[in-house]
Amino acid sequence: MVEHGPRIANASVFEVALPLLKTFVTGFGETSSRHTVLIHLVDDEGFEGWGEAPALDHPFYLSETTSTTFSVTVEYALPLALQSNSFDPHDIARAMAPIRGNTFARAGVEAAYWALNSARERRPISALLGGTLTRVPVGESLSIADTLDETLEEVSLRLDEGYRRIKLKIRPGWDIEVVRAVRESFGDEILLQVDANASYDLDDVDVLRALDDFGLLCIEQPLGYDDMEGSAVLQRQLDTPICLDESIRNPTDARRALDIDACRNINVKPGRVGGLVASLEIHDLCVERGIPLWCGGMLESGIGRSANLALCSLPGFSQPADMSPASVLYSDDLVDPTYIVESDGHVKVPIAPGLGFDVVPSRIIDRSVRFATFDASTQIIRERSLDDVAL
Ligand code: OSB
Ligand code: MG
Repeated sequence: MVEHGPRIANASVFEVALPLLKTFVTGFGETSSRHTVLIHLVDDEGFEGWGEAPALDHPFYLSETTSTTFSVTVEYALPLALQSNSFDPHDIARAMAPIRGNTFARAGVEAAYWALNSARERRPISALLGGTLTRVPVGESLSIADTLDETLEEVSLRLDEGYRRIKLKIRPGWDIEVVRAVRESFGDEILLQVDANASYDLDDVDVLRALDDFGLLCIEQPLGYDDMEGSAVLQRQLDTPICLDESIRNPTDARRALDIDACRNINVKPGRVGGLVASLEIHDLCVERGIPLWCGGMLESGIGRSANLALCSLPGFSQPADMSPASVLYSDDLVDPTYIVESDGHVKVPIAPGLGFDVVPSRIIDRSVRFATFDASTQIIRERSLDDVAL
C-alpha cells in the first residue's frame, strides 16, 4: 500500500455508443448495436489513463453485457481499485479479485491503471508488460455473409490490403462450403482459420472433421461456451487444433483446458480473461507448454485496441491478432489518428507514453449515454447527468 504516494483525483465511467458500419453476424447471432464502457482516471499530478471494458450489448457471446459491465464497474470494480490506494496494476488486479466473473469490468479498470502508469513513467504499456515486438501481424474476422461471393470479395480486398490471416465466422449451414470456396479462390498458402462461436455440438463431429481437409490454423470455439470436457472429446477426433475463446475466462481455465487437451491453441482477449495481468499469466503458461496463442478482439474502440496491441508485443503471441481496423468497423474511432494496418499486414505497437493514442474527448462526450464519476472527497461513485462531464 502506498501511504503518501500520488492519489486519484478523479475517476469516471462512460457508456459510449459506437455505431457499427454493418451488422456483425456470427454463430451466436447478430450484433447490430455496439456500446462499450470506458474508464478514465486522473491523478493529483495531472496524469491520466483510459481503459475500455468491451463487453457486447447482449448476453449471447458471454454472460456479461454493456449494462452489467457498467454497473459492476461503477459499484464494485472501480471502488475496490480506488480503495487499494495503489497505482500498481498487479495490486489493482488483486484488489478486484473478490469480484467473481465480470472480467470485462475488471479488465477495463486495470487497463486504465496500466495507461496511467505508462504516462507517469513515460514508458509505453508494451514496455511495462515486457513486450519486445514493435509491429504485430494482424488478421480480419469476417462476418457471416448472405452469399459466398460477398465473402470472396471481402477476403480478396483484405488480402490486397495486406492482412496476414483470414478468419471466417462459421455456423451450421455456413461452414465447409465457404471454407472450400476461399481455399479454391486464394490457395493453400494463405493463413486461414474459422470461428464457430459455440454453435456446434458433438453430434456435428462429421462436419467438423471435414474441416480437417483445409489446413486451417485452428477451429475456434466449436462447442458450448461452458463445454470444456466436450471440447477435449472433440479434439481427440480432429487433426486441426481447437482454439478456445469463450471457454477461457481466467488463467485457471487455460491451465485446465491444456491439462485435459481441450484445445491446442488459445485466443487471449484481455477483457474476456479479466485484464492484462491475467493475460500475461496465460501467455507464460502457453509459452511453457509450447501452445500457440494470439490476441483476439471484441470490436473495441482504439482505446481497447491499444491494450491489445501492447499485449501482442510479447514474444508468445505467435499468430496474427484479430484486428479489423476502426475504419472497417465504425465511421470514426474514439482516438485520432487511429491505428492503421500497413501494406504488409502489420500494425505498429503504440510507443507514446500513456494510451499511445490521443482520445477525442468531444466524440466520447457526444456518444455517451451514461456517465458516473468518483468524488475524491466522499469516495463515492455517483451516476451523473451527462451535463456534468468535463474532459
Ligand atoms: O468470437 O472472436 C470472437 C467480436 C466480438 C465478439 C466475439 C468475437 C469477435 C470477433 C471480432 O471475432 C474480432 C475483432 O475485434 O476484430
Ligand atoms: Mg471467437
